[in-house]
Amino acid sequence: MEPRMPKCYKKESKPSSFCPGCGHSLTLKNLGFVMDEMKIADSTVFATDIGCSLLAWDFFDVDTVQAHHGRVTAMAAGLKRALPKSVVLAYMGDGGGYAIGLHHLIGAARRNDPITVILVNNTLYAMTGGQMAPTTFKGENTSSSPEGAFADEEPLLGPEFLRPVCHKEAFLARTSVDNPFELKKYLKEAIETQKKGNFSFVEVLSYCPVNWKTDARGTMDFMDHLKEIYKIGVIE
Ligand SMILES: Cc1ncc(C[n+]2csc(CCOP(=O)(O)OP(=O)(O)O)c2C)c(N)n1
Ligand code: SF4
Repeated sequence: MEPRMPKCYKKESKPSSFCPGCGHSLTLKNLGFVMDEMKIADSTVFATDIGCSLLAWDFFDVDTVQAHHGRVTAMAAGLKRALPKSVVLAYMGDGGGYAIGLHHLIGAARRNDPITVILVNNTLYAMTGGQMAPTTFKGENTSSSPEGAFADEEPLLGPEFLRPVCHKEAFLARTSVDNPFELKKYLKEAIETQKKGNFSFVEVLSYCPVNWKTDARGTMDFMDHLKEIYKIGVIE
């Protein structure tokens, strides 16, 4: 049976920084299990962006760095060049990755930088109060689109968008926090891809009940709706 907590969590007990029901903690817990199972915690550099992802900065007992909003991919690519034997993980939100940081993401994908990018897609800018992001879907109510997102805008499909500029051996996938088995499987595959010298990218559909303004049932229904818009699976 899986242990209750990853071994690579910091030992001291402290209150979670995430809101109750947040998907970030589920992604991080499963990432922790993956680092344990792959025995990579000692050789990992965990890089976080600005956004709720930065609340992960003191989660793991691994070397951790933090970048300006949207810049974590560029920093991760540089770290990998300086420390080629390390496993480098870039952890960010959809606002940081797909808006201000998009050119860094495209650059790393095009160059086939051997890093693993984990992008948590909760369809909005969570930390700053739930504004629209490039992932906000048609009709979605956010704090900057109170009557629903602009009807003519399709959300950005990140892995599909990056696929054409990636090396054929790069790994790109989308999964969700409510499927820990698949989440772990894709994270492992992504890290294996990095170890073989190629770019890897996992988008994780994630809960933000605070900004979605959902109760438990509403959060599940919201996730079901997201999966109709965002195709789950490996993007070939
Ligand atoms: C250069 C820059 N622009 C804007 C901000 C303000 N800012 C802080 S967090 C954030 C939104 C983060 O949203 P996202 O990346 O989707 O992550 P989430 O909080 O949803 O996990 C923004 C715009 C900033 N810190 N730096
Ligand atoms: S605002 Fe949303 S994404 Fe941020 S910690 Fe709270 S639930 Fe999680």
